[in-house]
Amino acid sequence: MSGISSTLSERMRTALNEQIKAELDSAYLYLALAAQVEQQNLKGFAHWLRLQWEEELAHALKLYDFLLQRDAAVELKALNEPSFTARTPLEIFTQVLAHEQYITRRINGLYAMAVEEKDYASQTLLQWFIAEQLEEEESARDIMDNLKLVGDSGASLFLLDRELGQRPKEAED
Ligand code: OFO
Repeated sequence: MSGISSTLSERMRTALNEQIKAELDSAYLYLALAAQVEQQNLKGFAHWLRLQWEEELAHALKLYDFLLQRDAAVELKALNEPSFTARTPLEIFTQVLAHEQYITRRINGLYAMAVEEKDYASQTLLQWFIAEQLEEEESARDIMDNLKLVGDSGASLFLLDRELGQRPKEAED
């Protein structure tokens, strides 16, 4: 026997439950932002943000399933009301990037905790999230940079909206 227990520590369990809430808060924020751009008739941006909403739900479920797999209790918390002042596409994607950077800091903190606890299964799960955050930040940054180039109106914005409307649904893994 290695002496390493497969039981999730209470500290890790609490932190992973808090992350379920953070992922669902992200989903809720993106759904609110999708409505904001849809009202400006930017249906491509809205499509992108709705797919992001779905991805965040999948992230929350990944943590939820992991807790159950570890025979640890799931505790669903009340969600935050989405709060944002962003209105234009550039303001919105600047906020999306800042939000993803915040989530990355949370994931890194969870990984550091899993290392401290020698919780190898949680480390493996969180490595998936670390890679995912790299992608999330990159795609938010790309859209923000494009918006800086094209501005918040005109033919280029129309074309960018059309391009974002082509975003495919991500394959489940
Ligand atoms: Fe779950 O990655 Fe965004 O927030």
